This record gives sequence, C-alpha cells and structure tokens, in this order.
Amino acid sequence: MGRKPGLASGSFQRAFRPSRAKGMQAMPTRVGEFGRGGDPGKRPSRPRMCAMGVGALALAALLCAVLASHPAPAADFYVDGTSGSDGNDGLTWATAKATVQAALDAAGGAAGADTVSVAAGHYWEKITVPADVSLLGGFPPGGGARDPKANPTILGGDTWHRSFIDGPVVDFPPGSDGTLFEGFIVQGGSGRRSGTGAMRIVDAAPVIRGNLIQWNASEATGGILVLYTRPGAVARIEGNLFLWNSMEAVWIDAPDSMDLGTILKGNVIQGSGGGVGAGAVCFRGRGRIEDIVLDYNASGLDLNGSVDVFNALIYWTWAEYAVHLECSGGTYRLENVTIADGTKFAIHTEGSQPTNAEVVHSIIWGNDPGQIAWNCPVGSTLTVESTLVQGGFPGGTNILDQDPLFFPGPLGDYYVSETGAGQAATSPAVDAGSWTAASVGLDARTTRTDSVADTGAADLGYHYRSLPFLTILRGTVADNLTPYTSVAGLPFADAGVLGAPGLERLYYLVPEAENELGVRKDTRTGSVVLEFLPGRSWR
Ligand SMILES: [Ca+2]
Repeated sequence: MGRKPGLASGSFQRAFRPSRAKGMQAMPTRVGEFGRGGDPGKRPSRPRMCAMGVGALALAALLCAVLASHPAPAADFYVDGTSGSDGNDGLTWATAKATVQAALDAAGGAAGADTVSVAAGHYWEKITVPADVSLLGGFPPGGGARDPKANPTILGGDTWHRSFIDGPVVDFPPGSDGTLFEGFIVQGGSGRRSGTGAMRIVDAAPVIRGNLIQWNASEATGGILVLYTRPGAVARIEGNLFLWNSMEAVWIDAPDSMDLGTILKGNVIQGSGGGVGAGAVCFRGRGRIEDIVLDYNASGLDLNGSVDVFNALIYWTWAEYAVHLECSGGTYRLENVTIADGTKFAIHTEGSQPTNAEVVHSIIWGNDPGQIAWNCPVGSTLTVESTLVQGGFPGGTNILDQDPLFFPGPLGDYYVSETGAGQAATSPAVDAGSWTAASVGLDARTTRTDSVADTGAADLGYHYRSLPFLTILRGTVADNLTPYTSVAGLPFADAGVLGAPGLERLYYLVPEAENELGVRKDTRTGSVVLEFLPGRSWR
C-alpha cells in the first residue's frame, strides 16, 4: 500500500480510498475470482442474503473462546514487525513484540484497559482481540507520531498474489467489550471455512473505526459479521472504508428484542458482491444506519426487522435491489436517502407479515426498471412524503417528479445543483423538506458543490460532509506542488495562465477532493479551468 500523494490530508477513510480508475481496472478479474458460489447461473435460487442469518447463528455455537483473566497491572504494549521480537516484553518500542497476537496476549493478561500500538508493516496474522484493549495501527517503525495513512499497518493476506489467510482475520469473541480497533488495513481473509473473511464480532461490543477492509472473500460475509445471540453491549462500526469484499461487506444479525442503536455510521462500502442477492449490508434486527455511502455493490441494504436509515447514498447497485425491505412485521424509516442509477428497483419488499415503512426527504431517481415496488401484505402501510420520485408516487404526500439535477462535487457525484454554487439552475430538492435541516442535524452537512451547509428547510436526499474550503496546489513540477489558493468550490478559473511565460506546463492538485479533477483551457479568456468530472464516466 503506497501512500497516494493526491490524498495528503483528511480522514483515514478518504486517505485509504483509491482512485476510481484503479478500482475499475481491478473490477473485471476480481469479481470473477470472488464469484465462487455466487455465480447467478449456478445458484439461481439463492435467497435474500438475510435469509442466511440462521446459518450465521450456528457459528456462535462454534465459538468457545474464553478470555484470559490473569490479574496483572494494565500496561501499554508495542508491536513492530520490522525490529520487534516476541521474546521481548513489548513495553517499549525498543523492546517491541514482533506479532500483534503476542502483544494482545500480554494485554489480555493485564487488568484494566491496555493500549497496543502497532507499527507499519504487513502482519500475516489472524488475531483474537480480548476485552479492554485499544488496538491502534499506523505508527512508524521504531515508534513516533501516529499517522495511519502514512504508515499502512496491514493484517491478513495478500489477495493480489492469491495468498489468503483463513478468516476471520480479526476475531472479537464474546465479551470483547471496551475494545477499540482503529487505523488498520484488514485484507486477504478467506471465509471458506468460518464464513467470515475480515472480522467477526459475536456477543461483543468493540468500536471498529477508521479502517480499510478490502479484498476479503467469503461465500457469506467477506467483511464484518456482527452477531448477537442475546441482549448486551453493542458494537460501533464507524468511518470505515470497505472495498471489494465478497459476498456481503457487513452482516448484522441480532434478536428483535435488542436495540442496536446506531451500529453503522459514516462507512463507505464499494464493490461488494460477487453474486445475486449479496452486497453491501445485510441487517436483521432493530437499529439505525447513518451517513452511509454504498457505491457499486451487487445489492445495497437488505433489511429485515425494524431499521432506520438516515442520510444514505446508494448508487450504481448492479445486480439486485438498492434497498430490500423484508415484510417481517417491523417498521422501516428511510430519511434523506438518495437512491440513484441502479439496475433494479430502488426499494423492493417481499414477505408475509404486515409491515410499516416510511420514506421521507429522499431522492429516488434513475433506477431501472422502476423506483418503488411495494409488495408487503394487507395490513401494511407505506408512507412516502416530501420525496422526489421519478415517475411520481400515487398516494404520496408532497411528491416531486422532477429531475434532481445531480452535479459532481468534491466528494462525489450526487450533490444537487444550486445557482448559488455556480450551477445553471437550482434543484427542486433544495429546501423541499417539511422540517429544518438544523432539527435533524443536517445543518453541518451539505448538498451543494461549494460545501455551504444546509440551512432553512432541509434539502432532500443525501448530504455530504461539508468541507470548509478547497485548497488548490499548483506547480511546474509534478512532485513539488505548493498551496496556490483556497476556493469555496469548483470550477475555478486560473485566469491568464495560458501563454504566460515560465508556465509552459502546470500541475494542479486539490487534496480534499475524492472526485477526479478535469482541467480544460478556455482560450476565450486565456484561463485554465479546474472542474470536477463526474465519476460515473468510468462506468
Ligand atoms: Ca435547505
């Protein structure tokens, strides 16, 4: 994992995100590889992915890990695969352990909360994490300031060379509570035997934050399996980036009696799948998903139970439904959800129990063959309110059937146009909500390409993180760019540089941007114009 110079600052999540071009190069071969067992031709009757939850429950019976409880003082431990040795005490960088598990074993034997700091490197390990440990990746070898993006700390195998290790790479057994897992790359886990590639959380409540989880393969859950067999403390999965995991990226399964709260927040899931019905998130239970982006997965959200989805962007779902709601007797609510450009219905339901669903402040557009397919039985209710739906929605309230005028911005393609941000027209989604942005916390986020936060009535659809400004770096040598100017948004016209002596060749970089940049010359004004290119062009 080389550091990507174009992503020099920002969140861990963004720093780990590869360019779209790279992702597409990888796609054709990798999906084929991960397709084992998921070939639609071979498994025509594969049920909705949540239907496999019963099989997942059986995994719990296999778990018999008992956490060590030898009393010893709490301590901090260090791991350095470059210079460490498991014969060391692990208490300083100079006497670091060589393997993560050796440090975890030492920490698990200590009372109280411990921290295990791990230096950059590739640790070909599968680990079991005990309770009350903060496991932090991203330190430089030998110790120093932590920076996960500059110091990639890899657990697992190497799928590029087809060297998987037997998953789960990271295991949180029952009782692994009070645990933080942050700043790692977890990759190359095979779920062939356990059903889980990257991570397994069973009756445990770790915080999984700011990791890159990529290239894990399974016929069930390539990414993270979260399984509860009884009420208890709940995991928090926040700000992670999932890339190219098969089949599901996240699988959550819990008793209906257990309120999981906001178990998923701020995650980006891209390229999951490998078979019909499998994809980004399978959620069976009761809880809430917030601020999620699902991009180019086989299927999107597969929900069964009672789930709230708030501020989600789901696009380019390529094999199955963007959102499937099982008619299982519960209640669903989708608020500020943008579902666009998928190859099946945006929202699809199936099942036999009367179920209530509500769709508000959302944008459902560009899905083929249609937007909402409601099949729940008699006694069910579907409320669609203050929502933009292509083709309209009979029986809805305040339904808009107008082009939302999506426009590419710094973090993606599903901002909406606003004349105040430089576009030719203002989207009907702007200020179309029935309550204020502030009342639901969206006043810190934005639908505008210039990142100006939502004010007044809530805008419909997904709200991006708001960037305070964009820094443009410029230089005449590609690897020596310096800050040139800060702007609220693009396009930016670098006036008068065409033909300027000494500036025969110019390089630009906008470090905060995830979207590709376009550069064109405007001979009429003698300017170079920077603008965001729509990512969808690579499809
Ligand atoms: Ca507004």
